[in-house]
Amino acid sequence: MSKLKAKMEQIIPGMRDEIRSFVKEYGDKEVSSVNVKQVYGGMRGVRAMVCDTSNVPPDKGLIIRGIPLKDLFDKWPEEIFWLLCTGELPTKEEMKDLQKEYKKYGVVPDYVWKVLKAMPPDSHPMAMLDTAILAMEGESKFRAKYTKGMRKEDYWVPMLEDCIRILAVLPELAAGVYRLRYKKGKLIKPDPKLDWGANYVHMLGIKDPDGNFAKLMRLYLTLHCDHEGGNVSAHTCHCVGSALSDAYYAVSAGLNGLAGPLHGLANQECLKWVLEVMKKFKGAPSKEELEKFAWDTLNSGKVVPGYGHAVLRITDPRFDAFLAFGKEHCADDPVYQTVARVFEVVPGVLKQVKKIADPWPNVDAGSGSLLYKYGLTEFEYYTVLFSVSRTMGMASQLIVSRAWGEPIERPKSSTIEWLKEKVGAK
Ligand code: NMX
Ligand code: MLT
Repeated sequence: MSKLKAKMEQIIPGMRDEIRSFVKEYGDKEVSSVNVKQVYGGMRGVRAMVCDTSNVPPDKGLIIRGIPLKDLFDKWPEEIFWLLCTGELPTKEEMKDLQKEYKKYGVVPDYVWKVLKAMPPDSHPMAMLDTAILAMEGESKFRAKYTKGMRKEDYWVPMLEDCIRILAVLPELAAGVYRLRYKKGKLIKPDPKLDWGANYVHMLGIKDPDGNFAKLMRLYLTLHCDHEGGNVSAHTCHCVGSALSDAYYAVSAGLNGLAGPLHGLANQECLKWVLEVMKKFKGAPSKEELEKFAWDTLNSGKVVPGYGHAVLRITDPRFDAFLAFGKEHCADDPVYQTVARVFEVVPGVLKQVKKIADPWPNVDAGSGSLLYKYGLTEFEYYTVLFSVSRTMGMASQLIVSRAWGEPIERPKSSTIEWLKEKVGAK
């Protein structure tokens, strides 16, 4: 048995008892109320779901299982997935065991490459990745066991197996999408000596002579892993999983949400914006030029990508981490310098727009400049990297939800007539 499965087996009974007795004793206590603005405003701030893998206080940013992100910058993504699932960082042996699992289950079946090659050559890399995951659905252990008959207490076991399988193949799948979509030549096989992040770099086929791209990749995969339960991708994955759709369906669905420009696709939009401004001003722009460009963007009805957030009200600590990495590794790079200058200028502009709740940079504002510097210049691909990481969060949330026996998600919607009557507007 894998060490992760053994660890989950230890903690799940306590988790179930805690939830059962908490709901029994406090089930009728109110924790949130909802006004009309929230009903029409994307449910912002409504607390009606549970997610213990991570939490995002607006004034602090991401906290994973009680540990602030800034204390996890040096952790490897394998450690982060263990932490998300179990609430503890793994020992060296436990991490090695997880890496062994990834190696054991990490071979992409040939039919997946056939499916991808049959797609239109200009397909978006996210459409390719999500299709590839869905194409593998026939492998689901969860679906097979459910179809045969499985006790509810056991749901988490095949869910864990499916999630490990998906995470194990994901770097190869994602790298394959890159090589096929951008005609980079033959697919590159995983190197069994490498860790999850370094293997991804290896399979992309981008030269990394000093190992700094692999370092960036590990950081990238760590920083994007999870962002509590209410963001579009996590929430979608969670909702689909609650119908007992298996992890292939649920993760692919979640990633379809990540592919939206207001969510994960903002990273490609952001670098595009930065390169446009550099093209317009023939190099790193001055602060005045940037300010004008930002206003022009707003006045044309577009958003400034990489800025603002539905929950955060500070500079995203994930952005801070990327900025610090850039300062250490590529302070002279003009694209990085432009990103740093955008950070000096854009919050001042957005603060002048009353309706914008958060003028600060989010995770997507900085990552692209670093990927660009290391030779990953096809920015339409960037959300695929985000996806590889975010699958850890979605997967851990699926496993935990099946472990405590969460029911199907089904909130009550209202018609405008009902709402009007409720608030006395009729
Ligand atoms: N540029 C221009 N307008 C903005 C921005 C921005 N960066 N941020 C918010 N607004 C607008 C927003 O479009 C809305 O306008 P309207 O009422 O006309 O529809 C208004 O300000 C109020 O929005 P907020 O309450 O501040 O933000 P909300 O919670 O609705 O949305 C985002 C959050 C992240 C969708 C929004 O800030 C945004 O569109 N940012 C740019 C895209 C982006 O960077 N997304 C990535 C988020 C992180 N991720 O990876 O998922
Ligand atoms: C995320 O990482 O999912 C984004 O910051 C969006 C969010 O949390 O709503």
